[in-house]
Amino acid sequence: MSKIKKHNKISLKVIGDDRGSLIALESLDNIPFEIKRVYYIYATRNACKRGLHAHKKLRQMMVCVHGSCKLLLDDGHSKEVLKLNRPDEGVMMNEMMWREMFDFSDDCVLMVLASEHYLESDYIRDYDNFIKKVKINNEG
Ligand code: T46
Repeated sequence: MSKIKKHNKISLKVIGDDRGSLIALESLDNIPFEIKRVYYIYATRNACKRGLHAHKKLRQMMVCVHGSCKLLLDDGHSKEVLKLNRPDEGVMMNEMMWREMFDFSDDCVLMVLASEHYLESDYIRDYDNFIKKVKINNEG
């Protein structure tokens, strides 16, 4: 099984002084795409799973700015579970990557930067359909 290559953990530079810490996120600089949308997920019930889909074109970077959760990434060949609990670490999620977020702490705030505006037709919400599309892409 190949190792997942479509996501990258990115260390975000912390600008710190004796008042505390600050992290700046900039389009086409430490974020490798133009940011068109930002959303954040919080007050998720611990027993809930979110995500459970892939995107056809959307690229996103996820930062757990507070608390913790787990992120399963699946490129159709192999799966990996990442623990997100650092505001100075981003996870890049490129297109055609199935994702599931779970094990949310009560105080978890997950911020997501996105390369496109919200578009429901970009979602692949059926896992079998996702696997079919991965196979078609691999053949082409
Ligand atoms: C993703 C993971 C990490 C909007 O109206 N605008 C938005 O920008 C978003 C992201 C969602 N919505 C609506 C669509 C649904 O009615 O908010 C509702 C909840 O969205 P969803 O069930 O897709 O949320 P998650 O947490 O399962 O997935 C979200 C993103 O949708 C998705 O792109 O990659 O976070």
